[in-house]
Amino acid sequence: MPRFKFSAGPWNVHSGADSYGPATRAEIPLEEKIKKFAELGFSAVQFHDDDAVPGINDLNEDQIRAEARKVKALLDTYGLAAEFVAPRLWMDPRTADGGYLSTSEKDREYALWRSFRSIDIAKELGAGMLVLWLAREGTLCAETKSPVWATEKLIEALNAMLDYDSGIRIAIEPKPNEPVDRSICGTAGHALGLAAAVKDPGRVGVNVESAHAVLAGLDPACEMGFALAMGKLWTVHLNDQNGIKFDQDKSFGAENLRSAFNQVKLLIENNYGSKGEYVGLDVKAMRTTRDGESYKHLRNSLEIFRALEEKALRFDYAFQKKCLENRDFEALEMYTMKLLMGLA
Ligand code: XLS
Ligand code: MG
Repeated sequence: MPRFKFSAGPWNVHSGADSYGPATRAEIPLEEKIKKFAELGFSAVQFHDDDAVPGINDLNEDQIRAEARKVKALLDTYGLAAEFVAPRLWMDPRTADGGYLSTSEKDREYALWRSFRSIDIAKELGAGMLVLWLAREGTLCAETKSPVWATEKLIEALNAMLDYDSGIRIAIEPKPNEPVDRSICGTAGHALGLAAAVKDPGRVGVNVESAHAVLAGLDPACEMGFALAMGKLWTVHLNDQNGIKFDQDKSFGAENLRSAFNQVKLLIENNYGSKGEYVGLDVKAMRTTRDGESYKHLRNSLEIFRALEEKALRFDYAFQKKCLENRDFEALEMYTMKLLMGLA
């Protein structure tokens, strides 16, 4: 019985467009992606609200639910679950200045409308969880918003979502910047601070993304470990990132194998997955990737994860103990490097 179940989102397979150039690959229909995810060994699909219900803004609540039911049928056909739904609050003109923290009250109402619809969709798909990547919740111009006001507004928005549905759980996905300059919720610690401040703290947790932790100048395993210690690591977005620059969403482990190893080791040591949590990927193919290889980065990420899982299971804890007794951290570091290099 494999220890972990994996999930991926349809946006992980994308056309290669970036801020500086158009698509380099053809769009792939949702059904084809779902079918392929099943073939690759994924157990669940992550959704944005409009991945599941395209054109969501132009539909009424009943129509949205009906569209979501069609996606549920699709998932059933291929034997996949839905892990979560995330409101995409960064594409619409009404979220130019953020969603929950927009300086316009009307726009904040729109953000909540999308969030409530996301909850409706999650229920139709059989997913009990929202993920909130707070893309534009922050500032481009620091003087536009008081961080105190913004933090209070975010708590209000979370409370409104918790009120809307008495069962829904919310995993906040922190990120320190991009597309905003200054995010209001940059780390797992911020997310858990918010979780502690809402009306039902038991229903707000964290989604730690490896790349986002690196962007915050932090170690992904430490971010995950902090959330685990609080019982709040409800999902992860594994990927990789070369330093503090634009968000790269590289294949897991492709940049820093030792850091990836420590993430896998941490998940194993803490029995991650035993409460049904998925190992989620949030990876993007390179722009140069050709159509025929649109899924290769997902396959590679899984392969690297599994290889590191095998290494982590062989980690010599008795040797670690000896190193700690002798305070010989050099030896422990070298042992770890040798393990990763296939020399131990
Ligand atoms: C972007 C985020 C995004 C979320 C889902 O940086 O990682 O893909 O995971 O909304
Ligand atoms: Mg993510």
